[in-house]
Order: sequence, then structure tokens, then C-alpha cells
Amino acid sequence: MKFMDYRLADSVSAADEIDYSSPLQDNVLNVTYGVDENYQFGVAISIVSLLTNNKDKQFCFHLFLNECQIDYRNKLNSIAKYFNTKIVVYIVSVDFFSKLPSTKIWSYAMYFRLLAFEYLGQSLKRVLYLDADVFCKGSVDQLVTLDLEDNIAAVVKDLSSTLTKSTSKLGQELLSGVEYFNSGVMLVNLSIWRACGLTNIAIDMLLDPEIGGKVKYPDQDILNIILNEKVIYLPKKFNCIYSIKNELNDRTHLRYRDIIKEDTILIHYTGITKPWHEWADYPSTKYFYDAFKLSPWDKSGLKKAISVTEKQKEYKHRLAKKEYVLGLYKAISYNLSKLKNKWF
Ligand SMILES: [Mn+2]
Repeated sequence: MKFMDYRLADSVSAADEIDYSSPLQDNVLNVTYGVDENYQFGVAISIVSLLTNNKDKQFCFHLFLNECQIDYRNKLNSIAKYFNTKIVVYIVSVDFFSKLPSTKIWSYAMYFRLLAFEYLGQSLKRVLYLDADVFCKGSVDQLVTLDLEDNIAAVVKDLSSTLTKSTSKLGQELLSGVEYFNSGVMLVNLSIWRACGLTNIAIDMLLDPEIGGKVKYPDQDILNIILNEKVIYLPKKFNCIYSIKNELNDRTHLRYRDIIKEDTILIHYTGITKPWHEWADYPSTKYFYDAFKLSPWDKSGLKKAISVTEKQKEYKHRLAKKEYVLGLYKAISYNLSKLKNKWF
């Protein structure tokens, strides 16, 4: 391995500060997200969910985006103004990122977190990274006061099935002995991250065909390899993994309560169907809806199915919810899109 300096921080071309925070802030919790346009809506609602469940706390949000349309910027401005908070938007030029391994489901934007840690490490000591599909339903106090000591991050263990899928592609060796964590919630010690040049090391691995070419969950596998034994584990309540797909096998739609508990603080909705999709209104997604209703999006609505996979998920959920007419209509629309993809 060559340990190049990829100078990732240089790919941030603009920083736009939307600041309505009151001065003299102490103990600010810095939170960062990195997404493409498909996940921007999720980020904004995630921000509102943190703010409404932590009214006594000062936040600063750092958004790494490949673009920021005026309408989205206006809505972020409304949120910042209403909640007296600060949101900083960093525009990332994606040339370099688009060369890294990506999948149909995960775009190069998953690597924006590597950029965020490097970039924010220039000025901040630590940051809470969240996926756009993570929503808050409780107090994050413990994350503000948690002593990271000389660990690089605080994380939550992933489901054991995830490690099995990763090792089957990547081989046992690189992940052997790893207590595999989920990369959707990470409290990162930026001072150490930067001092160790971990962004460059991660990129080196991604560009190595023996590693980058074989990863199942690209960013997450790499992070698990480089942070092995340098993390502390937080309780599940800080990254409670829930798949909305579970609803297809639960007529009561109440079994989510075995997973999302009273004391859960951050819920991570993994899978294709996200709470912001039009077909995802279940009791298990109410934590998203609580924030959504208080957001500037409450009038403009939820997201429609765009990809073929999303259309397939939509019709299955519609039928499971006994919305037969709509479900069949969506099933036809899905089949047509599938055919179209095949022929053209
Ligand atoms: Mn996620």
C-alpha cells in the first residue's frame, strides 16, 4: 500500500453558513451528513428530529452535498431560523468520488463521510456522523458527554447477518476478529482521525482491487478494517436498526415494538424503503412523521418511487396494506418499468 495524500478536503468548493444560532454556545454537538440529491430530504427531517427531541441542546449541522438547489437551501434556512440553529452546507465536487467503487443502491456519496472527517478535523475535535435514514426519538445527551479517550470512534454493533454477508465477499482474513459495527452512526474523534491520516488510508484500500473490488458494504467494510480495536461500542439504542420490509410479514404492524423500544434514541431505517417514501406510513415510521410534520416539507409531501426496485417495493407494501386497486396499478407500473429496462 502506498499511503498517498489524496487531498480530499480540496474537493469542497464552497461552504455556505446558515446561522441563526444564539452566541456563547457551550457544548455544541456537531453533527454531519454526506448525501446525494436522493437523500437530501432525509437529512433535513433527521435534523428536525434531533432538534425537536433535544430542545435544550445546541447543535451545528454540517452537510456535505454534491449540489444544493435553491428550494432545498430555502427549506434549510426555514429550519435553522425556526429552531435557532446553525446549518453549514459544503458543496463537494464529485470527480474523484465517482471513481471509487459504488453499487446500484449506494452511490459514491457514501464516501462523503470520509471527506467530512478529514475536512471537519481541521477545525473540530469530534463530530457525530449520521446516515440520512437515521431519526432521533430521544435525548442525545450521553453522546455529548461521552469520553472517547484515545479511541477513534464510538459505534454500535451491526446485525450478525451483515458481517456474514461481508465476509462471504471479502474473505475471512481482513475482517477476522472484527466486532463488525454499523457505519450509519459514528461519534468520531476527529483529532486522532486526522493525525492518523485515516481518510487517505481508507481511500488507498478502496482503490486496491483486492479490497475495494470485493467489498459488500463498501464504506462500512473499510471502516471496520481500519478502525478494528480502536472503537468503543455504544448500546443498541444509539443505532437501532429497523427494516420497513418487516411490515410485509406483520399484519398487526405492531411487532416493530420488539425492536424500537421506549429507550431507543436513534432509529436507523435500513433497506430500500425509507420512511420518506409515500408507501411507508406505518406505526414504526411515526418517529419520522413527527419530525416531517414540523418541517417545511409538510405541504410538499413525501417521495415517490423512482427506480424499478422502489416501484417493486411500493406495490408489495400497497398490497400488504390491502390497498388493492392502487397496489395492482403500481404492480403494472413496476412490470412496465422492468420491461422497459430490459428492452432499451
Ligand atoms: Mn443507512
